[in-house]
Amino acid sequence: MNKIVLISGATAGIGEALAWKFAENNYNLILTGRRKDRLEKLKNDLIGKFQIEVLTLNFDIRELTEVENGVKKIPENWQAIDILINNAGLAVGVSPIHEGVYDDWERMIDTNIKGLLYLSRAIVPFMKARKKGHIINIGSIAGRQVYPNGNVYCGTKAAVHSITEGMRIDLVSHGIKVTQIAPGAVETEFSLVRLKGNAEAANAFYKGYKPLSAKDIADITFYTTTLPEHVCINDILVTPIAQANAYVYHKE
Ligand code: NDP
Ligand code: 8X3
Repeated sequence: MNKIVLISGATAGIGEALAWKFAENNYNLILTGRRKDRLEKLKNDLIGKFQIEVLTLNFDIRELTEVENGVKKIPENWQAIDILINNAGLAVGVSPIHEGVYDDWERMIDTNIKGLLYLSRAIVPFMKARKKGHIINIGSIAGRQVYPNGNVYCGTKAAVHSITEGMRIDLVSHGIKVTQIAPGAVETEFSLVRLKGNAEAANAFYKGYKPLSAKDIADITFYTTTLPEHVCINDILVTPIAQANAYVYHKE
């Protein structure tokens, strides 16, 4: 029987790369995201290539009832979830705090913090019942160090950092591992979303150095799941070689 991984935000970027990585390692996948067409295409591509099963759940992670109803659709034989990867997230806008856009703030807080909590709250009981499981939260270097105009996004990722620690404390007696992966710059749709569709500016962010790829993060994340039962990687902070911290880049 294949193991089961649930990946939130699998329609693009790191989540999609995670889906491919776990699929090639014979996991059955539960994939979530808002863009149903992308979820279905990814499912078809994956089951066409690998001997695995894929279940797609189409919901907006900001909406508690959508998350709960989505999780209720997980059939009993899929509830033995071995790994939950809380990946869905985004940055929106680059305003200084005094010019912040309320809707941008709400989208980031509701997705990166509340969405992660809603999904974790719904899935942990399945792991607790089996006395095993692994939760992996995709944080960010932005949760360690704040940069100009990063204010609220950095705050949400600092929250992911603290929530990860809290989860590890609360779940230690239930045999559940909790890991945070905190990347620096990864070339995905992230910048396009943050810059509200300005493709030129988004591409410019990745120019002059080699950013991490989504596959790099998928490979590192997968590694944390390959260790013996008693070994739990707590935290990985990873940057491109050209990125010294959250705001110092060496660009040619
Ligand atoms: P992408 O924009 O490429 O992918 C984001 C994913 O999150 C998409 O699948 C999107 O799916 C999903 N998502 C966003 N909002 C929602 C929502 N409301 N409900 C459900 N799903 C949602 O970005 P990345 O792959 O780069 O980002 C993935 C994670 O990695 C995020 O948590 C991000 O903060 C983090 N990260 C990214 C870094 C980077 O430089 N790229 C660096 C450090 C961390 P859909 O739109 O279909 O709903
Ligand atoms: C995304 C990386 O440095 O743009 O979390 O905040 S950064």
